Amino acid sequence: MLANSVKAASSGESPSTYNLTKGVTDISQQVYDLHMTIFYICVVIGIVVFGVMLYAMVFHRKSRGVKAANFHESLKVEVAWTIIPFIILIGMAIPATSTLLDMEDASEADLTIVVTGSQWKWHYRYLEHDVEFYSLLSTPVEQIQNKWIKGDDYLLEVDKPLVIPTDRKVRFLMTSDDVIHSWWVPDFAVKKDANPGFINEAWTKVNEPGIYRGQCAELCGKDHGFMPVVVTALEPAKFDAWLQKEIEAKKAAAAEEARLLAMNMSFDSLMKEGEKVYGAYCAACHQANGAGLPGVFPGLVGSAITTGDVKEHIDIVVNGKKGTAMQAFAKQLTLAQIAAVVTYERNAWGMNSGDSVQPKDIYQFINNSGE
Ligand SMILES: [Cu+2]
Repeated sequence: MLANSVKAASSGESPSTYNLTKGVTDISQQVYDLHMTIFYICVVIGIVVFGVMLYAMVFHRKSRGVKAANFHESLKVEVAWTIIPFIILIGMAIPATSTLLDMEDASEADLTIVVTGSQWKWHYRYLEHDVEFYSLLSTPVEQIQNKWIKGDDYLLEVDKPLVIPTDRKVRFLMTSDDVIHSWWVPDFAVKKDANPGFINEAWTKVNEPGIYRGQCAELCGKDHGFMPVVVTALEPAKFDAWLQKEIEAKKAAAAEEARLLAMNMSFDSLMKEGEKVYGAYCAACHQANGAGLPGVFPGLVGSAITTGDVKEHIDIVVNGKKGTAMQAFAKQLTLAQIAAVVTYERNAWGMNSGDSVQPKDIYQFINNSGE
């Protein structure tokens, strides 16, 4: 389990990387104990069954002249091999059921977070607060392409981790924008499918502050391995301060957006921002050099969209293209980010059209098309 071996390596402990993690919540400890209990029961059953078999084969073999016993329709034997497994199964089911019931009981949470999977990133929304953001893979492409040495958290790092408080019950509502994903953090013993059109519940109460890493655990397409989960657990007071800062940052961003609407961004700043947005949101499909993947994702260099009518270009970025993997980015990106990425796509890779698209153009487009 990659996530554990990474964590163990950084904390100096050396728990076996072959076993389940004990994790950092009461539930994960319960799950671990359950796993060990059942493992030991299986070991005992294995030893008894193979022991009896070996004993029978060695001491009752034909060459010793032993005659086969006949206990057909023996009531005693039949009752024994019905009752004994039944008792073992009940013995396993009682603790397992009680843990499962605890895991499913997301009631009386202190905080609710809507977790939305999409190809190929996670979106987090703090339901009771005006805070939401996307969490994207931050491993540099150069590491993925084997040009740079891979970091310790290779493919398990994001630009903006989910932040939760310790010692408080956090409820997760899982859903998806497109296909089935699964939000998995081994240290919390939380692994829950995120299904489009459904909401699944899970919860956690983390005992120790720290950074916990996980992955999407449901094969969800080309970049399934590139949508990690990173959760930072902060002490409650620190968490409250973080949340307050996020709320203020959001207000500041709205003010900045209003300011940008009233002015023109310079071509250089559009291109710089555009390159950043392109790398984070577009390059996974259209590739960093804009060439796309032939037959799968269209190339952008010299394409009808990037060289044609600006309005159509804005339209496809804002609204996406139905029936394809092209998502609608209106809600994922700010007006300035959309303006920048459209500008970038029309001028990068030697196209130099000179077109520059401003945040207010995007604002007008969205509001005139009745969105
Ligand atoms: Cu996924």
